[in-house]
Amino acid sequence: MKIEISSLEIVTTHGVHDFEKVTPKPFIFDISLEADCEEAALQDDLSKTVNYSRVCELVTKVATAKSYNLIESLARECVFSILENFSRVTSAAVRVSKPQAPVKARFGNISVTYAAERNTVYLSLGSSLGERERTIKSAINMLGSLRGVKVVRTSSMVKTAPVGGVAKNEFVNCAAEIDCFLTPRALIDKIHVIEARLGRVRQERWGDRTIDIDIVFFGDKVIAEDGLAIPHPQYPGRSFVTEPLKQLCPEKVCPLAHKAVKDM
Ligand code: PH2
Ligand code: MG
Ligand code: MG
Repeated sequence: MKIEISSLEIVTTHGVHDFEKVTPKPFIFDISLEADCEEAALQDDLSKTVNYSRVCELVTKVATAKSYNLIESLARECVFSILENFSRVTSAAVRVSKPQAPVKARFGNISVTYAAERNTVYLSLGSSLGERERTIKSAINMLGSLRGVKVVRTSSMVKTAPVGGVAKNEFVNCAAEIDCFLTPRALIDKIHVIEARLGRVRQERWGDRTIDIDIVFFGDKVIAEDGLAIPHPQYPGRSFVTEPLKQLCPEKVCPLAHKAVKDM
């Protein structure tokens, strides 16, 4: 169901210029949320939907807590705060308008819109060098500290023989379920930064490594782009990926193989 709040006016101070940071001006918010409220509607029960007055309060808090240079930053912060605070919201779009923007021209309105969606993402983590379990735990902590990522559950750590004929060491593997508001591209970029910080050196393909973090599923998206393939192309035949995943999502149907994880 869609919940929309239009023309919410908040008088506050945002802008690049010093004078904009001291003189309050009106900012207009148009908020559009997709949320699961079927049960609320059937039972006529406020506690099972997204209370729109709480959303107005939250956006007002975000818009008055600090001065942003850019309405882009303000719109993004509103969207992330909504997704973090209202678990029923599956996607959010916030348009921030600045009708009194200091522009030497006549104009109707100026606005930016930021939108993001919630996805359940499954990751496969592996390590075959150094303190393997500790590195995997650090990787999970670093993932959880990213804005827009919440670690929901992790599988147990399993020891697996190296697969592929290049790596020589025993691996520790693990799977993680995360609640993610980032785009797939933004997430993979952050993953690469975490891998680098944990000492990953990209040498030979499939060689031993301190850490490897692969996106197996990103909701039900199917993506084939440069450097980004989801579902992970190699995973169906790899028990070091599927066995930990079976602990988390046995019923999940792969959007490419059209098979449940438990049957892989
Ligand atoms: N990762 C690879 C290659 N081989 N073998 C095991 N057991 N575990 C892995 O995570 C692994 C592998 C390339 O990503
Ligand atoms: Mg891998
Ligand atoms: Mg990888």
